Amino acid sequence: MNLFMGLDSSTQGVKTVIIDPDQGSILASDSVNYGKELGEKYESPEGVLPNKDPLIKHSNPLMWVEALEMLFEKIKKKRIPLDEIKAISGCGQQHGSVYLNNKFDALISSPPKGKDLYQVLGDALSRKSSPIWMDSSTGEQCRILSEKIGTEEIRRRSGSAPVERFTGPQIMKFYQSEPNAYANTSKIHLVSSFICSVLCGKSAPIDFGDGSGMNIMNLQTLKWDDELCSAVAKDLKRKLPSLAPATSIVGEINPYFLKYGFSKDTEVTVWTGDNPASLVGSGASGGSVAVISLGTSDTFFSAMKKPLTDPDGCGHVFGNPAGGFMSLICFKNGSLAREKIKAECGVDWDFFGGAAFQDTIPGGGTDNIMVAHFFPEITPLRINPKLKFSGSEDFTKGKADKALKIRAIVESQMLAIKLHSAWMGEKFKTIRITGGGSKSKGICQTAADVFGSSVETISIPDSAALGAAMIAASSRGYDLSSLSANFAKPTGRIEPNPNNTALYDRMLEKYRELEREDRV
Ligand code: XUL
Repeated sequence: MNLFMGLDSSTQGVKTVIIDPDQGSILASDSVNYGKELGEKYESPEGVLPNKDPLIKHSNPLMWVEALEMLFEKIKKKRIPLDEIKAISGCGQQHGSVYLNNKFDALISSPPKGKDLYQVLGDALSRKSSPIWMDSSTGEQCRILSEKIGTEEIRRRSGSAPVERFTGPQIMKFYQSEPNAYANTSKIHLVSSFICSVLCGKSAPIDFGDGSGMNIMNLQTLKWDDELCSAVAKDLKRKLPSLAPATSIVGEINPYFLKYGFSKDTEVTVWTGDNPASLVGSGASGGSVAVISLGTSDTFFSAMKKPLTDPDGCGHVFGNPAGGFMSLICFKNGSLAREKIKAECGVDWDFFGGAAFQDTIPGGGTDNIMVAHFFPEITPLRINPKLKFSGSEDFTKGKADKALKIRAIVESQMLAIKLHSAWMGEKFKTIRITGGGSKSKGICQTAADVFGSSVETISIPDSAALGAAMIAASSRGYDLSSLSANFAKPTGRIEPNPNNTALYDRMLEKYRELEREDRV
C-alpha cells in the first residue's frame, strides 16, 4: 500500500487526512482541538493565549507539539497501518513565528530518553510564545518599513504591502522590544517549518507559499530579499531557514516518532501554509476556479499566473505549491462574526444556514447591509473595530427580526469578499466553497448570487490537510491534477439567480460606501 499523510497545524487545532491515491480513497481523518483537549493546561481556551491588549495574539508552540503527538496517538489507536505511509507533508496557520536558540537542533535530533518532545522543547525557545496571524500589534513596524523601503516597493518585491500579521513586521517588533532575546535567537521558523523540523529531526526549509507571507521573500527570485531582511532586523538572514518548493523532501521521519508505528523510511516533505495547501486540497491549484474558505478566518483565493498585486494593500500574492502564484484575501471577522450573530439571535446552525434564508428575501427587501467588524479587521485594515448598518430603520436600530440579521451578515460578508477581490482582475465562472460554513445552503446560494458565478461544494474533511496529503503523494511522483480530479470532486453545484445578482451589484456600491466611512 502507498499511503500519504497530510497534517494541518491550524489556529484551533491540528488535523490529519491520510490518503490512498491508488484506491482514490481517504483512509482516515482525525483532529485534536487545542481549546477542548489542551486549553486548560496551556491556558488557551481557543488555542490562543489571553492578553489584555486585544491587538496581541500569541500561542504556545509547545501546545502545537503536544497536540501533534496526541493526534498520532489517536491515529495509532485506530489501527491505521502507519508503517505504509510513504511520505508526510503538512501545513500551518500562516505568518506565525517560532523563535529558537542554539539548543533546538540537538533537542529535536536526539531528544533526552524517557521524555516527550514537548516537555523538553521549552529549553530551545528564545521567546516563550509565538505571535500568530491574528496579531495586529505591529502597526508601528509596518509604518517604519514603509518609510524605509516604500509601501509600493515592498508590495512589488514581496507580493504584499507591510501587514501587521506578517512575519517581517512581527520579527521587527521582537527585535526592537527584546533585543537580547532576539540576539539569543539562532533560528526563526514559521509554524509550518517549525512543526516540519520537529517531525524530521532537523531544521527544515520554508516553502515559497508560506515564505511569501512574511514580507521578506522576493517573489521574483524566490530568495530572501537582502534589503527587506536588513530593514526588518539586524542579522535576520542568518537566522532564517533556507527556502524550497513544497514538494521537495527534507528527509526521513525523526526516529523519535517511530513509537507511533511509522516506518523509518517515511519521508517528510517541506511544509507550506494552510491557504496554499487548501488551494491544492480544493482542486484549485491548476487555475480556473476560485475558492471561498470559511474557516476561523474567511479567505478567498485562486491560482494566479502573473503576480498581480492589490493597490489597496489588503490582498496578497503567495507561492502556489503546484508552481506559479496564488492570490489571497483574508478576513478576520469570518466565522467569528457569524458565531457572534448566531449567539445574539439564539439560533442553531440549521436555522442560521437554512430557515433564515427561506423566511426572507435578498437584502431583506430594504438593502440591509452590516459591516460586521466585531474584532480588529485586516481586510480592510480597521484596528478599532466598529459595527455599521444601513437599510430599514428597524434593521439599523438592531430591532430587526433574527432571520433578517443573519441574512444581512452573510450577504455583507460575501459583498466584502467580492469588493476586495476585484484587484485579482478575473471574473470567476466557478467558485468552490469549503470550511464549516459551506454546509449552509443559504451561504452557498448567497455566494453564487453575489458573484454571479456557479458555486461548487466539495465534501472533504479538511481541505488544507488533504492538500498536504496530496503534496506528499506528488513528491513521490503522483500527478497533482489526477489527485485533484480524484480527491476534490465537487459534490454539489448551485447556480446564481440573475435577478439577485443585479440587486447585489447595486448593494455592492452601498457596501463600499458604508465600509469606507471612518477608515482606521
Ligand atoms: C492568511 C491568514 C490566515 C491564516 C490562518 O493570510 O492570515 O488565513 O493562514 O488560517
